[in-house]
Amino acid sequence: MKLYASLTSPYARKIRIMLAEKALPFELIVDSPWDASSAVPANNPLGKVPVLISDTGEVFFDSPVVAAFIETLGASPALVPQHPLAAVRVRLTESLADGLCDAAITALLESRRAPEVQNTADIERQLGKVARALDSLETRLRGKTWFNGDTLQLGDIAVGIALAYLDFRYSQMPWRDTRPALTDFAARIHARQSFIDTIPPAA
Ligand SMILES: N[C@@H](CCC(=O)N[C@@H](CS)C(=O)NCC(=O)O)C(=O)O
Repeated sequence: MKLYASLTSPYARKIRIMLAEKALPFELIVDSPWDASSAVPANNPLGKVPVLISDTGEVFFDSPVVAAFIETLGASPALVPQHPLAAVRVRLTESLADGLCDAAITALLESRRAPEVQNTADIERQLGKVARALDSLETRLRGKTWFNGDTLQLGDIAVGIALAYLDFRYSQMPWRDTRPALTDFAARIHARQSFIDTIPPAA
């Protein structure tokens, strides 16, 4: 298996952590889709990472799809439950975490534009999504160890990465102040070897 990824992409990190938790071997191809010489658009018409190429040469992109493909390989531990409704609930947690990243990235890219062309209203709107997603995650987790079920699952990995992304790109954001369950969760999940081994390089 080959995985095209940038080292700072939270979506690619989700897949790298999944593969690490399952101890599945793969070749990591570090490639930034922002570079003109990137090989990513040739494999994913949308020009985004992660892109996974299976051992039979089949190409998968969009991290939830890549994650679904990895689950079909049957490697332990299962990170999505067999039961269809339980699986949808894990996917919902993943979707909320991925959406948090989508909004955080959109706001970051907008804030990097020249001040005179920045859409500050949209930055605020995107950061509102981030805050609401954090509040929802805090409520969903309260009183539990994991978001869904009794063991680590894909939703937990996705949330762990989303929180790490905020610490990476929004280090001044005091998201922990009002969210004790997420604070404790982040401390626990960020201590896993799979998270430590995929910490992005300094920006
Ligand atoms: N929904 C996609 C999002 C992937 C994504 O936006 N990746 C970013 C890196 S964090 C990217 O490749 N951006 C390049 C671009 O938008 O041109 C997924 O989950 O894989």
